[in-house]
Amino acid sequence: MKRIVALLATCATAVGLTSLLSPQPAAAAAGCKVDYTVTSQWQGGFQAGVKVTNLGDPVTGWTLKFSLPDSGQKFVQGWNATWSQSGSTVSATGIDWNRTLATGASTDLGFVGSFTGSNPKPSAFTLNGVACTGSVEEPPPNPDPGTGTPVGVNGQLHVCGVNLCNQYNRPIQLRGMSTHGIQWFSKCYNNAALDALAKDWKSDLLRIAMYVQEDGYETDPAGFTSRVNSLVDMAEARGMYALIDFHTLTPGDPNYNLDRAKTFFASVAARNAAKKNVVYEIANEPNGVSWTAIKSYAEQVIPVIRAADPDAVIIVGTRGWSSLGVSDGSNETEVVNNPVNATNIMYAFHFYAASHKDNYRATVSRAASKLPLFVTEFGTVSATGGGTMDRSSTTAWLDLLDQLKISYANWTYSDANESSAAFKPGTCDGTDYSGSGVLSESGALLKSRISTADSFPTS
Ligand code: IDC
Repeated sequence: MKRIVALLATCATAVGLTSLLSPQPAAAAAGCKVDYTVTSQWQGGFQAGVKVTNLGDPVTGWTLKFSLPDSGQKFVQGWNATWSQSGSTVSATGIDWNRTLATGASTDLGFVGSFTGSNPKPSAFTLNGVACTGSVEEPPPNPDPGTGTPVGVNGQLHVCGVNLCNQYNRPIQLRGMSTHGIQWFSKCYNNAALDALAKDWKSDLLRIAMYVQEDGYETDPAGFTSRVNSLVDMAEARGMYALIDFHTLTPGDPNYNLDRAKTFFASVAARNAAKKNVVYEIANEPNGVSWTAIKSYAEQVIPVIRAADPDAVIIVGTRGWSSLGVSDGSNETEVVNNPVNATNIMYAFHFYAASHKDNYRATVSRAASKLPLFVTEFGTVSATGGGTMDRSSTTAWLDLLDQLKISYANWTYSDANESSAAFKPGTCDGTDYSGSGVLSESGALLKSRISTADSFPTS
């Protein structure tokens, strides 16, 4: 009994003493420091690191808040905390393993954000409501759009009126090269060759010609699908657009391959939906078949692509080896009067300069004001892919396409033993794709046309 009384007395004394020294319960000392750095930045997006240091008493449970001042700046995704955004305020709350911060302890958070215009600095950092000191690093300036890659500058493409438009809704022309059949020339599509295409040729696009017959897709659907996907990635890594060409040729009726097309496009569209650099070409060169049959094929394949990748541009082949019907004695009116029932699509036009001249150019000139056209394949030579290069017809064609802002891909970026190939035979057995010595006459002409500066509009 005595002991209990004594204990109570001690407690009373202690309580009395404490209340004498500070009449209220002690408020925890608070303080924080934040170091904000932009660790990487790209067209319209950035990744930031936020180091939070507790300068006050130990805390268990904390929330960091800061303000993204620009209305065009948005939080996208963060890590090492539970993140949210409300209005312009972003909140990050500590999670299991970092919710307790001893005095002087730090934790590293990070997030990805998007912005329009230039990337501003966030401000007003607080930890549990107390303002933080620290440093907020100035984000880097935007890369000069003139020096960015084609995909970096133009972003996701779409069709606007009769044009191909970029992310600023402005018409652009893409100039690039087509592979040869990837079943035969895959040795030409290695890192060194694609580096040369992107850097030396300054090509905007790579068309990936995946034959369906002739030892192509039908012989190994999974293998060809994966080869196409890896070429899409290789183009993306270099900022080039990738045109996925379902290279039907013989038989000429694309409906012969309808089931294969549905299977193939369902797969590549799902796999590549998030990418900005993919354009789908659903039938290379329909021939010996009516426009009505081609249109029916298109209206069955397009929804399969749209279901997986709703915003990509899709290109439809036309009658007479994609001549808008001209090589079959018809013309563009069959398409103008009976267009494919779908949006965000373009129509393919192909020519071989030594075989297809004034009347074909007249057709393109007329049709270009009514139909969105994309020259997904052309040659500087005859329609066989061989013979003498026709420099004057090629120049007339390319001048016309430049003037009309019609995009094009040249047949072929390969070392095939035929005059349409850009490289001399044997080039792909070596390592040099950049020198002028490896170019054919056609390759030299195309490289000189394609490598001139693009002037993509950015506003
Ligand atoms: C040609 C190739 C040639 C190959 C032939 C058959 O250059 O090496 O043997 O195909 O597959 C097209 C076709 C394209 C042709 C090209 C030249 O889309 O596949 O490539 N051409 O004939 N349309 C018009 C011409």
